[in-house]
Amino acid sequence: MSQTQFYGTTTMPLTVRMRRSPFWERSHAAGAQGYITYNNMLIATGFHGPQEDYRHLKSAVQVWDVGVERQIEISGPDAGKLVQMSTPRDISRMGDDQCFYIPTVDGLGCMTNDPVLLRVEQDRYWVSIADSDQILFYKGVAAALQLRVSIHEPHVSPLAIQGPKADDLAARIWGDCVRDLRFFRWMHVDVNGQKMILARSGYSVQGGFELYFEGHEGAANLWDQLFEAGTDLDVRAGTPCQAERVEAGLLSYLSDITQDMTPFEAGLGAMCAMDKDVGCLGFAALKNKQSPNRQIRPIEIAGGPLPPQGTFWPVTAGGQTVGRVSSSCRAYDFDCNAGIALMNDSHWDPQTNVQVHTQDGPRDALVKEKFLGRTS
Ligand code: THG
Repeated sequence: MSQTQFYGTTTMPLTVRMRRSPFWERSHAAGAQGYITYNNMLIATGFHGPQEDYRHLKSAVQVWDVGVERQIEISGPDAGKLVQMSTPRDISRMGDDQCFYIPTVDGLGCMTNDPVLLRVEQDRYWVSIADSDQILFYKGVAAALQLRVSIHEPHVSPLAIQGPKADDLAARIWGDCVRDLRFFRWMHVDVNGQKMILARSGYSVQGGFELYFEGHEGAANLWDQLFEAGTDLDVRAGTPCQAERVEAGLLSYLSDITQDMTPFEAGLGAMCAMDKDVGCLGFAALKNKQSPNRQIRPIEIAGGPLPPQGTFWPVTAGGQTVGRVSSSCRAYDFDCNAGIALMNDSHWDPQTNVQVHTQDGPRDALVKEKFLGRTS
C-alpha cells in the first residue's frame, strides 16, 4: 500500500461502502483535510482551509475529484422516454452536444434529484446525479412498464477543472479548441488514447470543465499531467467550495432542495415545460403546483462569521416562522454572510427584514434580490 492509504479515523471508520474514485489517492495525497459522503462515496471537504480554498478557486485553477457525481446510464430504444418520464424539462430540445440541468420529480411533482443530463449517443443517456438513489426510480418505472432499456452505474468519475485559469490549463492538455467550447456543451477529447467527454460545466461559477473520466486506468497519470502542465498557473487540488457555491446560489439536493419540494419552489420553474405534456410522470401534479407559496431566496445574515450549520435554521418575523435557511457561509469577498433560504410568500420580497436562528442565537437578516456571486 502506498503511504497515502487512508486508514479511516475513529469518527470516520473505514468501510468499502464509502467508495473512492480512481483520483482519490492523488487527491488525498494533495492534502484533503476531511471527507463527507455523497452517493455512498467519499468527497474531500477542503485542502488549505475554507477561506484560502475560496480565494484560490477565484484567482487560479483547481482540479477536483468529483467522482461522487455518479452517472446513471440508460440505454435502449425507450431510454429517452424513460428519462423524459423523470423530468418536466423538455429533453427533445437538448442538442447532441448539450448538457441539460434537469429537475427530476416523482409522480407528485416532488424533487427526487437535480442532475445534469447528457445524451452520449443516440438512445444512450448519462444522468449525472446529486445525492439520492435516483437509479431506483428508473429501474422501478422500467420494470413496471416493461420498457426496452438497460440501466446501470458505469465506471465514470468526473474530474472538474475550475477557476479563471481553467481554460489555460485545459488548453495545454487538449489544445486551444477547448476554449471555443460553450457553456453546458461537451466535446470528445483524447485521454491517453481513449475518447472521453469534456464538458464546460462544473459546480462553481468561476468557469471551467468537467471531464467524464472512464474506467480506472490512467487516472493518476492524468492527474500528474494536469499538475505538471499547470505549475506556473498555481494549479491546486480542490473540491466544491461551500462559500463560493452558496454566495452564487448553486443549489444542493438534500440541503436547499428537499424531497417535499417542487421545481417551482426550488426556483427551477423556467425549466418546466407546462404548456404541453412532454411525458413527465409528475406533469398532472405539477399543473396544480405552478404558483408556490414558498420559494428559494438569497438571504444576507448580519454580523461576523456564522457558526457551522448542521440543521435548518428557522427564519422568523414578529415571532412567526416564515422560512428556513438551508445553507450559509461567510461570503469573504463581500465581507458578509450569505445564505440560501426557503421563504414563505409573505416574506420573500427583496429587502424584507427577518431573523435567522442559529444554534448560537438569533441574527438579523435581509431577503435579497440576487445572489451576491452572480453578475447577471
Ligand atoms: N456537474 C455534474 N454532475 C453533478 C453536478 C455538477 N451532479 C451533482 C450535482 N452537481 C447536481 N446539481 C447541480 C446544481 C447546479 C448545477 C449543476 C448541477 C449548475 N447550475 C448552473 C447555474 O445554476 O448557474 C447552470 C444551470 C443551467 O442554467 O443550466 O451548474 O456540477 N456533471
